[in-house]
Amino acid sequence: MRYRILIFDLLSSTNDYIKDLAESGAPEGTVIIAWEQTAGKGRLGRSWASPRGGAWFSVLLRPPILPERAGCISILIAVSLARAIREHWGVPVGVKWPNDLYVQYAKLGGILIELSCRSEKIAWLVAGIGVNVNNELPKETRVPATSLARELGRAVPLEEFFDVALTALAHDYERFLAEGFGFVQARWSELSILRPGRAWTVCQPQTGEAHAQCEVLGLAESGRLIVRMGEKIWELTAEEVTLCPPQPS
Ligand code: BT5
Repeated sequence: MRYRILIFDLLSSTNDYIKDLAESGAPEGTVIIAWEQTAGKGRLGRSWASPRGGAWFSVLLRPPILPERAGCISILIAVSLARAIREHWGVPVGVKWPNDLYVQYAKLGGILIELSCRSEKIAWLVAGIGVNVNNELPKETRVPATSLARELGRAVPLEEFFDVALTALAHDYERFLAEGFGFVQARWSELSILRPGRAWTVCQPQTGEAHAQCEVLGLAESGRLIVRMGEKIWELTAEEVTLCPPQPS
């Protein structure tokens, strides 16, 4: 994949900007970076704090996969970034299904996928990626936040961050197109913070209300999460549930 990178000082949201480009036919590999966002978006209408110093960017993809498998791309990106950050900076980043990067129980970054379909195919898919690098962290978040600089005890040049991240993403996206999702599933099992063999709380995504305990069994080919709840095996989609860390006993 060849990148075409456009850098802006200030945007409302890199996802909103790139969606217009996607509609007007911009090629796969278009990347929008903003040093600061005034209306950064999370999932489900949540907001994403995007002050200067962080990596806020969106990548335009046109994957030849069915729309119901779009969740695979979010997982592919999370796994790819976690691995690249581990290898390059030695920070023990894990992934939390479906779209989060964590260090221990603190959130380092997140991914917001938006897509448009035509004739049951994906016309465009925008992967919005936010990683706390050198920026000041927001105070009131659902889970504690961390940054790469905080973990390393020093600032990281953003150019270096983008070089590492975009190189890993291109490599893994091409491998996914050539080979399928198997290598991502294998890496996900190593990097997932939702370890099997312990209880996780299934929460309603909008309210955070807890409504069941589950055990995580693995990741399906569709990108759904396979869990055991009581005696039954379920496949969860990110729209339906969020998994919360175990409640302190
Ligand atoms: C996400 O949402 O984790 C996806 C974030 C994607 C942001 C990127 S930045 C570039 C692109 N352009 C955009 O406009 N968005 C994308 P979600 O899982 O819904 O998490 C949002 C929640 O995380 C918020 O409700 C806060 O509690 C918390 N939060 C907000 N800003 C944060 C930050 N900088 N670091 C850690 N947590 C944060």
